[in-house]
Amino acid sequence: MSSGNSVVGSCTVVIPTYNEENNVVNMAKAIRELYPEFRVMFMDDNSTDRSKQLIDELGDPLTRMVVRKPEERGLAASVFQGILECNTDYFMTVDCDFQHPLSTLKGMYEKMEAGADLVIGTRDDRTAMGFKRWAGSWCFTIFANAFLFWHGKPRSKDNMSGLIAGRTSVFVPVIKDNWNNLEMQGWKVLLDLLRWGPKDLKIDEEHYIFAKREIGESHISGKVVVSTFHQCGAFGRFCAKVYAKIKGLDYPYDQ
Ligand SMILES: Nc1nc2c(ncn2[C@@H]2O[C@H](COP(=O)(O)OP(=O)(O)OP(=O)(O)O)[C@@H](O)[C@H]2O)c(=O)[nH]1
Ligand SMILES: [Mg+2]
Repeated sequence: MSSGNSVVGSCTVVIPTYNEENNVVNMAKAIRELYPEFRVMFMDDNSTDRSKQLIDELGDPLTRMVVRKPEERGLAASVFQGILECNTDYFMTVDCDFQHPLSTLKGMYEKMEAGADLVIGTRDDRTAMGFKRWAGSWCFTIFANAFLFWHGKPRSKDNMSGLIAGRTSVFVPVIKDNWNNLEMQGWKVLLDLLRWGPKDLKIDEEHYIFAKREIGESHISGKVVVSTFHQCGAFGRFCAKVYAKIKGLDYPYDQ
């Protein structure tokens, strides 16, 4: 690690985006200022706003926006693609709305350098989500940990976290070998990496406080609940169907 906030090494920050024109430039500049050598890959699902144009105009050689095929749309799908294509020793996944404090990446990087395969950004305080989502997030954390335990896989205090760092050489084969098992339309990339990754992963955690989205629109909806249940085995799929029925949502999987 070099002095100050500057980090050397080979790391790509993978950022899923959809219509984040109010955040992408600030995000790219903030990462560049704190981490001059990190690559940034926005994985964009054909935003209808000016996101792509703004990133192109920025002209930062280490920052690019990948515009994905419309038929492959999905937040998790975009992150998995970013991991496969990043070509650096490590990847980190971060949301584009500053809910994940960028200062956390420094500690995550150091833990990767110290030998971790996976560093999980673990939320000490999720109250910024509001009570309903906070309670839902905790219930899902417990449900998903029971599922991981059942499969003899490593668990995490925050298996719903979207802030993670991983060793690319460990997770590229996991993604390739389990392509058809991954929840491409889902949001919980970490849960799939824990479920399909090796049992003996070296996992560390970096604590942070989840912030409120200040700018731009939230994309969360009941579909996230359906897809997260769907990731958790036969009982999870049953719960996903029941939830979709109660809420009158589409159940986008084969019956
Ligand atoms: N590639 C891609 N990215 C998406 C999609 N939907 C949301 N995102 C991005 O995924 C990240 C998380 O989405 P958010 O809307 O912030 O979801 P959230 O953090 O659970 O919800 P809030 O707390 O309300 O912000 C953001 O960077 C979004 O731009 C999608 O369909 N495809
Ligand atoms: Mg958000």
